[in-house]
Amino acid sequence: MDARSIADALIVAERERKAIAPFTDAAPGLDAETGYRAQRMIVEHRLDGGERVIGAKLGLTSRAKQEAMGVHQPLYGWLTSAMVVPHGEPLPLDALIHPRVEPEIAFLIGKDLEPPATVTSVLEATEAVFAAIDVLDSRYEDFRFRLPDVIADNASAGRVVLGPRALPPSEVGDLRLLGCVLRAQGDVVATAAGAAAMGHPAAAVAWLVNMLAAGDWHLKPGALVFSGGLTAPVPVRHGAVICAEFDRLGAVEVYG
Ligand code: OOG
Ligand code: MG
Repeated sequence: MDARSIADALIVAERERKAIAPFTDAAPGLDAETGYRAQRMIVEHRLDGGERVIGAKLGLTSRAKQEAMGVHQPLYGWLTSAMVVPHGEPLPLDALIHPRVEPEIAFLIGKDLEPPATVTSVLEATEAVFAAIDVLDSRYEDFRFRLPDVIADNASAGRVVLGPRALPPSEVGDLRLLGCVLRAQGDVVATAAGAAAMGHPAAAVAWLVNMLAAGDWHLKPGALVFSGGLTAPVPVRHGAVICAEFDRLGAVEVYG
């Protein structure tokens, strides 16, 4: 199974809003490297359509996410300009297959980050952090996939929403202890702290920088990085109101 045919099938699935079976069903030997090649082709297809890369996202950086998805290794994908939903606007549910949302801490990178990156170097290079919501939309039926499948599908990237408050990390305090309460229709559905993401959300960003070191796409100053879902994801239906409230960073909401 080659990267080109995987990429093409995922591009069609997204365009037609029709989920497909994961490729590893028929090709259990598919590897992560082929997944990343397919991912790159999908992102290049978006760039050919006029979008820009605005940053990257980490996936499966928390135990809650790994257990929810049954995949126990982290991965990354790319964020593009068309994925951004301004805070307060409803999600474009008609353009998505079966969206789910999860609370994340997003980093705005202000300086070049050289590998090997560390928590310290990431914090030093970070201009601001935000409360954020990642809107996932797997192109696979029932969000059922193995690692190479979800890598190819650009880490289920759908849309992203940034909260209204940007703070330098020094004003937030210890990101590991940053509390988060996730509500759906007002009810608390999950709680977490920043340490859920690889022990420290900046460690997740460092992991990404070090993974990218071998390739030719790097994070540039101005890049946004979503450090990974802190809780299990929550489905969004028409009329849903989902709010992720963070200590210090405030609340970010999405509307179905
Ligand atoms: C894969 C994408 C993972 C995260 O933060 O864990 C991700 C998925 O759960 O569909 O964005
Ligand atoms: Mg996520």
